[in-house]
Amino acid sequence: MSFNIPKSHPRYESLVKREKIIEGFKNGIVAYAGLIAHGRGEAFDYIIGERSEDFAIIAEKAAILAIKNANNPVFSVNGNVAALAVDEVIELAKLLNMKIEVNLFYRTEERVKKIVREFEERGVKVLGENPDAKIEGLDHARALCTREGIYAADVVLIPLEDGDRTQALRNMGKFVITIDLNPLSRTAKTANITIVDELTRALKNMISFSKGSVEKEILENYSNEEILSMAMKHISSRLSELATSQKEE
Ligand code: PTJ
Repeated sequence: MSFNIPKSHPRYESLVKREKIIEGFKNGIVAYAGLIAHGRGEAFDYIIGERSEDFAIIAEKAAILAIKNANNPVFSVNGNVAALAVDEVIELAKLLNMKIEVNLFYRTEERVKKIVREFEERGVKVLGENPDAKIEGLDHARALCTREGIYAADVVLIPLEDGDRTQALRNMGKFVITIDLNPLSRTAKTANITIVDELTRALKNMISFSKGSVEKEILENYSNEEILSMAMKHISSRLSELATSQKEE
């Protein structure tokens, strides 16, 4: 890492993630828009309190059950995800028998290659370099995918995703799981399961839950509307508590 962050810094974790995104950008893995997306995520995480709340834990457990029930689950990886959490992606995909596909919104062949290489350097083969299918209803390169991976998937885990593509995947009949700190985003509202948690935290939780047993009622009783409502209520009550304690000081 080019910037040496002192461990004693009160915002150490957040600064390390920011630095990974900057490095990823410099190495040609993260898109320009990935820097903006990360900043938006940071802002929501700050407001949420930078921890995994109940609404995140429930969604993470439901997601694991849905992936375990799937016939062809695929983990879709973009530039930000590769820069922040390549090792966690590999571990979770192995635990849950998922294929990994590099699938970019701002697709360039150069960036796809660089991300594929990140996995290959760790001895993991991934899909995405040779697309032979399209996400139906989308135009341009953002539609490209592989027949073996996303096109044939029944369940797709697609963190930090754009709303339009989420809708297109839903229209193809897929069960879509996303990780998105913004509970107001179109993706959050369109996915079947929205994990309102920071990507790295969410994946670490999912890795740990995958190693144990998860009560199957969590998926049976799951309502994404309820989860998003819990997240918004949390944001609202946390802000009003903070505003009150500010007045009292
Ligand atoms: O690498 P590419 O070309 O596929 O592009 C990736 C980005 C992320 C640039 C692209 O998918 C995009 O533009 O996404 P959006 O529409 O900006 O949505 C990203 C969402 O992820 C936003 O709602 C952010 O709040 C959220 N987000 C950002 N960082 C994190 C996050 N959620 C969880 N953890 C994060 N670290």
